[in-house]
Amino acid sequence: MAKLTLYHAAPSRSSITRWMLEEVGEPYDIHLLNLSKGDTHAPDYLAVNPMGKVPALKHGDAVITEAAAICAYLADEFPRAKLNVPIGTPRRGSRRALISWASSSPPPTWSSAPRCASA
Ligand SMILES: N[C@@H](CCC(=O)N[C@@H](CS)C(=O)NCC(=O)O)C(=O)O
Repeated sequence: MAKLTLYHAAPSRSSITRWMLEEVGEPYDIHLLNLSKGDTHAPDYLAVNPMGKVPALKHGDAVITEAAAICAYLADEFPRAKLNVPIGTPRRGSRRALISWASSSPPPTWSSAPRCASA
């Protein structure tokens, strides 16, 4: 199986994708970045995600960015985890809405997270 690597900073939106990876249950590595030190703007990370943001997920040669897209990708890619709702099922829309909401609505406790709350 292709290797999974999550580019992660805590606290940040990448925690959402870390949670999703735990639910998927496949082995993965974490590449930890420090937002306060500007790690996401270092050239080696910009080569992974030119937007300079976490999360990013590497799966083999593929790089997926955006928390909601990563969650949807993982649900599609690892059907054994049963985290997806099949196409043609009405509640598929509300599942997608929940993923989008969780990915775009950081809780108030994140307001002190550098370069995160206003992103
Ligand atoms: N729309 C993106 C937003 C990603 C984002 O803003 N990430 C913040 C942390 S929560 C970040 O990496 N900030 C670093 C910076 O702007 O320097 C997503 O949902 O993944």
